[in-house]
Parts: sequence; C-alpha cells; structure tokens
Amino acid sequence: MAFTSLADVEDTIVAIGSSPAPAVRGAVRFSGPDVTRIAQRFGVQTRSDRSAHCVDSMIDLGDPLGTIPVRALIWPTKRSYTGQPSMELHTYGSMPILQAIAGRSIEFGARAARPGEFTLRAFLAGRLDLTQAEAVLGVIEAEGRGALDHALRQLAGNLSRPIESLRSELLDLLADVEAGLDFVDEDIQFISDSDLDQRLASIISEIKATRDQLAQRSREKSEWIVALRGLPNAGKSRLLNELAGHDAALVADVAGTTRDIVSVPVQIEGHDVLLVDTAGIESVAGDSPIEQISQQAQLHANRAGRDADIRLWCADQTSSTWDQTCHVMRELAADKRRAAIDLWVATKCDSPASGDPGQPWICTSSVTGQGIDLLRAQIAAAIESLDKSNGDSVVGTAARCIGSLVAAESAIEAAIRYVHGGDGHEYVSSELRLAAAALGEVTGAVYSDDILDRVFSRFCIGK
Ligand SMILES: Nc1nc2c(ncn2[C@@H]2O[C@H](COP(=O)(O)OP(=O)(O)OP(=O)(O)O)[C@@H](O)[C@H]2O)c(=O)[nH]1
Ligand SMILES: [Mg+2]
Repeated sequence: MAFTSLADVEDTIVAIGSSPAPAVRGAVRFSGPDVTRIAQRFGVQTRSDRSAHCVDSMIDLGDPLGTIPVRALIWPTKRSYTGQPSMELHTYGSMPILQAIAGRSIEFGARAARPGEFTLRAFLAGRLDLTQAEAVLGVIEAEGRGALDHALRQLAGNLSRPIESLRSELLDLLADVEAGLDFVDEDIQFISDSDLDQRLASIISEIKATRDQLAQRSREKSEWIVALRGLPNAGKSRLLNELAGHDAALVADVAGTTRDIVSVPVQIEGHDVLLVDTAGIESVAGDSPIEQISQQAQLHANRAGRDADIRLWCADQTSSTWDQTCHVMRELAADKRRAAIDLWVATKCDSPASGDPGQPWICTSSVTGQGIDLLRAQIAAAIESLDKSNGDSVVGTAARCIGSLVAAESAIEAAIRYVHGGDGHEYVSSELRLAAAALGEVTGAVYSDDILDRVFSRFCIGK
C-alpha cells in the first residue's frame, strides 16, 4: 500500500488517537482542510479568530449513545502538529463512543486515516524530518528508560542535525564546482583542486564517523540479554559456564557464591547474546556490612532480571523444596517487561530427582551436558519470536540510514578520484549530486514513495 500520494493530503482524515485499552479519557484526532466544517457539523461552536482554542460542547451520536460531552481542541490554521487545520475531540475512553464519533465524521466527509498518516503529514509539512518521524515511533514503543532516551535524543534532531549540516556543506561545494563549469573556457575556478580535495576528505571522514556510530548503535541493540535467575546453589553459575564454553563465573558448593553481576557475550545459534549471571534469590534483613552487601546483590539481580529479554529461571530438581521454589520463582517472574520471555530450567538432572519436573521445565545437567543443546535451541527460538530488530524503530533508523551513508561515501570517493586524476569538474559535480541526494534520504530532504512507505507503514493508525 502506498502512503504517499500527495493529493491525499487534501483529504481530512480521522482516527482514534488514544490507546484501545480501557481508559478514563479517549480522543479522536482530525487533520485536513475540512476540520472546522466537521466541527460545526457536530455542533461544536468554533471561534472565528485564527488561534488554537478549546471548546466544551455536547454532541449527538444518535441512537443508542445519545448526547455526550466532549472537549474540542482546535488548531484552525497550519500552526499544528500536522501543519494543517487539526482537531482533537476528547471524551470518555469508551471504544464504542470513540468509534461512533469517527464513524459520524466519515459521514461528514472525513476519511479514515492510514497508519502513521498524521506523522506523515507532519513530515510533509516540514515539521519533522524522517529520523524524527521514526523517533516518534521510538517514543511510542519505548519499553525502557534507555530506549526512551535514545528516541527522545533522535527526536530532538541529534541524528539529523549533523547530517543536514554535512549535506549543506556538500551543496555549497557543489555550487562552487558548478559555478566554475560556467567559466571553464575563461579558465576561472571558484575552488582549487587542492581545496576541493581537502574539503571532500573532511566531509567523508565525518560521514564515516556517523556511520560507525550508527552501526555501533544497531550492534549494541541487537544483543539479546539472557539473565539466569534462581535460588542460591541452583547451579546458575555452572550453567552459565556451560553455555559460554569457558569458566567465566565462580562455582562453589556454598550458597551465596555469586554477588556481582557476571556478564559474558556468547553466540547462540548465530544470535549475539549477553548471558548475565545473578546472585541467588534470598530475602536479607539486617544492616551489618555483609547483609548490606547481600541486599545490594539482590537489588542488582532483580534489576538484571527485569531488564532481560529472556530469563532462565533455574531450579535444582534434587531439592526437597521443589514445589516451594517453583512458587517463589513464579511470583518473581510476574515482574517483567511486556516483551520478555521466561524459560524454566531444571538443573542437576544427572542426580536423582525429588519429583518429576514435567512441563514446562527443560531438564539440564552442567555435568553431563544433558539438555544444554535443547536449552540453546529454546533460547534461539525465543529470540526469533521476540524479533527485536523489527520492533525497535530507532534501530530501524540505523538500518535504513547506513545504506544511504555508504552510497554518499562511495560517491565522494569517486569525486576525489576524479579530482586526483585531473578529470573535468563535470564528473566531480555529478558525483557530488549523488552524494547530496544520498545524505538527503537520511533526513527525508530527498525522499521517494518507497522510503516513506518503509518508515510510515510501521506506525499504528492514529499516530
Ligand atoms: N551434579 C551436579 N551439580 C551441579 C550442577 N550444576 C551445578 N552443580 C553444583 O552445584 C553447586 C552450586 O553451583 P553454582 O553454579 O555455584 O550455583 P549458583 O546457582 O550459581 O549459586 P549462587 O551463586 O550461590 O547463587 C556447585 O557445587 C556445582 O558444582 C549439575 O548440573 N549437576
Ligand atoms: Mg553463582
């Protein structure tokens, strides 16, 4: 589906702008030239001056909903998020009511908005560049503080600003080169070859630095965090060593061996994973120095568990308190991020069990290696089902932009070769044009339907 037919911008669009989950308040959003007329059809008395305003009103939704109170926020001119006349109708957060308002608006001439269409209009109106549009998605989707910070920085223009300034430098350079082309017979040059060479070298090194940063960011993000949790002595550290293939963590027959978080990067069926070992779960009271250390270890372990993408809940199946252990861990497992996956690992299966762990437990032994391959396979399957790379829009920006930056680099390299070879500046200028266009794709200064589709199809309706 194409999102970008420019004629569509003249349609007035409507969508429910609040979350479908039950809430006290909900909102229906509108954008387009007909907003004021639609407000009036609802009986909302808009003000005739051109500034943004707010009106409380009763609107009639017909049978069976009847008349309900709404608060209308109206931006009657281009001075709005979408750069068009816009309106939000706020009322009860009830889906049938919000749907009835949207349905009525369609009778009044509005069209149902497509995914991301409000943000697309903000982009087309020059309110946001493409990296910022993607950052809007990043803010909506952010699950943790880190992801939110990242998205907010990108929204503030941290990525687009340096790229726009490189692009404008390149366009200045292009202007100089092309001005020289007009006077080629008179042998007038607006920029010397050595100047050109120097400025191109500096631009290319900045593009490379930006690309390295982006690549670093997507690498950081593509690492999956797998945390081992469980009671003291469950065999977490030995299991970590088994999965890592070397002795990274201390193992001992003493409860409370692990205190600090131990992290080991490993590859599991081609996925980059950071295995994280944690202190065994216990409740610690008192304020002696040792107890304080244990309390800190518990805090760190809980945090690591909460931040993980996948948690391995490890329980010693030889333990006589198996049922109780399972109960404790299930309660702790309830504290999780929406997207995290829990795997249940029975340990020490080389020794006689106190009972049959059964489903969903994966029986393992770090002594014989039993179940370790199965556990690896389950971790890989969990990673594939999480499919984080699709969900993280800020990582999406990195993936989208790296290709454009590489294209810009190779065009500039070609330009430098022409300069060194003493070839005509017309060759240089055509490479500089390509490079500027490639940089423009990153921020959307130069865009195609295909790029816009890729960016905006990831949004939900109403954003
Ligand atoms: N037989 C057998 N013993 C194991 C296995 N895994 C661990 N152990 C032993 O169990 C004891 C505790 O192992 P650790 O890996 O240190 O346990 P932990 O869960 O990290 O313990 P804390 O760090 O205290 O929370 C050690 O003596 C291990 O050798 C196993 O698969 N089979
Ligand atoms: Mg340990």
